[in-house]
Amino acid sequence: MDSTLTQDELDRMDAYWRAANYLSVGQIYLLANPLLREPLRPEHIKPRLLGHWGTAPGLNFLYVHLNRAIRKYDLDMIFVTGPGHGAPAIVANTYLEGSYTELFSAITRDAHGLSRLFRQFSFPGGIPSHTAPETPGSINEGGELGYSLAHAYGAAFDNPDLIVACVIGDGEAETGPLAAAWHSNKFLNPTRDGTVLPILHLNGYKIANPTVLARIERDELSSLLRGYGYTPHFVEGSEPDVMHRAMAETLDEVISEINEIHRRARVEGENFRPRWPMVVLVTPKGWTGPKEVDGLKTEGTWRSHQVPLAKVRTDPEHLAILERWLSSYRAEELFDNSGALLPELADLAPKGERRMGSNPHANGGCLLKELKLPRIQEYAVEVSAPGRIRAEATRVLGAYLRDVMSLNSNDRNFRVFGPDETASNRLGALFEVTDRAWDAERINGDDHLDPDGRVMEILSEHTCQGWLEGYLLTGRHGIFSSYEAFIHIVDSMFNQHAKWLDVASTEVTWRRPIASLNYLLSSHVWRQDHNGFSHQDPGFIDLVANKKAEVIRVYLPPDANSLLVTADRCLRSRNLVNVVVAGKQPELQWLSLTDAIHFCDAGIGIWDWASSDHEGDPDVVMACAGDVPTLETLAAVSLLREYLPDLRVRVVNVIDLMRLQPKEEHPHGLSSAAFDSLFTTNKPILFNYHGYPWLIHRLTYRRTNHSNLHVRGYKEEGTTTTPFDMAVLNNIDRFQLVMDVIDRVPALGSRAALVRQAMQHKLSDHRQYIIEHGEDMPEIRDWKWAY
Ligand SMILES: Cc1ncc(C[n+]2csc(CCOP(=O)(O)OP(=O)(O)O)c2C)c(N)n1
Ligand SMILES: [Mg+2]
Repeated sequence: MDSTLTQDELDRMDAYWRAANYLSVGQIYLLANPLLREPLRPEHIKPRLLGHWGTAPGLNFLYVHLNRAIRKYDLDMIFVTGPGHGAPAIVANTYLEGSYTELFSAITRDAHGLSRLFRQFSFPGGIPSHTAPETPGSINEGGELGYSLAHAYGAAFDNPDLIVACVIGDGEAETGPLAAAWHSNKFLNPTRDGTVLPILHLNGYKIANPTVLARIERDELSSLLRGYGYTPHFVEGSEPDVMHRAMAETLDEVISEINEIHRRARVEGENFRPRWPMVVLVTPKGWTGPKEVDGLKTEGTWRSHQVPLAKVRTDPEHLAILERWLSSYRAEELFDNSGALLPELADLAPKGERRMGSNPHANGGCLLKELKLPRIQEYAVEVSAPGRIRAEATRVLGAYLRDVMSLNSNDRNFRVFGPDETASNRLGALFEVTDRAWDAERINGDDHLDPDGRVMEILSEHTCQGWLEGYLLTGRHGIFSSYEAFIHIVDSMFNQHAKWLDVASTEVTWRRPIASLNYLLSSHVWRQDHNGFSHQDPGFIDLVANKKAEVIRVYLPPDANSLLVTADRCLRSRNLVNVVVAGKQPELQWLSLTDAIHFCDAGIGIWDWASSDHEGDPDVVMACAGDVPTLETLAAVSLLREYLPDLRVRVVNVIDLMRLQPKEEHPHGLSSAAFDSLFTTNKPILFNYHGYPWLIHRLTYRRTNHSNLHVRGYKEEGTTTTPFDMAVLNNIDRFQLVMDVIDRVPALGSRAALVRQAMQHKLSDHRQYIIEHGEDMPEIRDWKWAY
């Protein structure tokens, strides 16, 4: 293979790289005079200098070399920028290749457009300083470091012809999520999946420190990367010509290794775990930038991380250095009179959708195919009367997901993700039609491991989340099931994805809608029978509720049929994060499928069969959200019927938590009139809630009857105890609820003193019983709705 660059090719690539570097510096510094056609003056400089230079030259270098490889081998490639703070580089390159102007027509490919391109960067009303939804070709925000590699693998799954070039900052590589994601190569199938080309950008520094990987011996680094299962190729130096040749030769080698892996797997049908190639690019940080500023070494140190010259407007020496720096790229040799890139340089970029800024995989909604969904009727639990039979909600869902998996098996666009808990969360029916993805060694006795599996299990919630995000952002569908308490591990990743969806769906008109990110949180707080306190935390919902109402939904289906309906709706939705909390234990079933559809459509409603306020004037409203709180509420209601038959009780169940918010605050919010009609304007409301009580107050604080709202929920009381005792410890149990009603309905008062006392005795019986027998009293265990 001819892998050597001709001198002409090298010169043009170097010129293209200089152009990208020039545009990167221009974006950070210049407000006017974009082509330096007059001497640089302070008024040409932005008043606030915001941006990151240090990583940009390396990113630009990689982009021009990957462009060459794309053209030479006709590659379908996208670019994931781990150091997303290097946005000036990606913006520069997508501008040079023409993608940028096609999406933002005001940023023309001439001096005028250049001026706007520079001005808008990190400027009020302009674009952010990181790669973001606004950045063409990006699927990785890159502001919060650590997720690039998991995103890259998510994009590569089920995209056999795609190569995802993933630049990883050497600082970024110190994060937990990135460190775990190296292992993704044990889950990538060389036949069915695409390729991830990790490129570790070893520029030696972070913001203020050296990086760990740059300060271990090369040998040690190489062994580490080999230990992760990669074949590293080092490209190291600072002399541009030498580096261009080395990089071009390395990429030729890398592509030939990838082709060889594909040939062995796809043509020879060989079963093996490839040692995929990767690149380690070792360059000075801020390469080609000022060598020294104020007597301090700058190029090749952390000082070039952001803005190496901070006082350009006020310090003539800084201004002079900037002018020399910009001039060193020789813009007059790169752009014509009109300010357009010279045609012989523009020719170096790939064409059409081969340009990394225009590749449709990075605007996944363009490629999104509807999921084929089975009829939920096939899976519904027969509920002829409420509260009589038991079922495991997530097991019922498992059968449905199994069929979602098989219906879409030809399209290969649906996967289930989870940290080792698919079976534990009772979604095991999936294994009737697929396996767990696993490319590493398999031995006799392994359970459903296969290189072709579509259930993605790795004990890293970060990696699961990153994979799923990458998968969704490239136009596919999926669901992430996790223990409720441990989903907090990805709080921050959720934040970033929600922000992405918010911006992508409201401000970036060219981004097409993608499938929603669906969380199924099971093994929830109330049923941690063998794990106890460490596994009890329903707070993820609180975090989710912080995000823009337009992009988040929270569902608490109380039983199997309502879970089925909810899951079906979530899989059909777009551009949302859906959080679904559902139990996996055998629990009483309340809703027939028809009822479930009605209540899921409404999101909130009066359970008339449980209510006794048929004249429409309740003494108390008993509200509930979540399977266990719903059970305790209904058990309390049946005690009230027995002990206080005249009391008019209204039962309101909430499946869609955001219904509680005012309609001005959330698209699912109820109007004041609708809320008041359900909850009354003046009667006591006892709200039994799945999670931390204050969230219900937060969502309803503007409602008319808020002052009569009393919320029970999880208050950090817990241990390894019986299921009912968990309710008791947190005061959400039926006996406490009855006492709450007595305490809050004025008409009851001393009339109900004996009932109140009876409830206290029940609680005391409960305590005695569980200490003696180690399980709940039969009247609790076997309780059913009897009306
Ligand atoms: C999770 C996270 N922690 C901290 C930061 C703040 N931060 C921004 S850039 C940076 C240094 C990044 O260094 P590196 O990954 O080596 O990138 P490069 O040298 O290419 O700029 C840090 C710590 C961040 N963006 N994300
Ligand atoms: Mg670095």
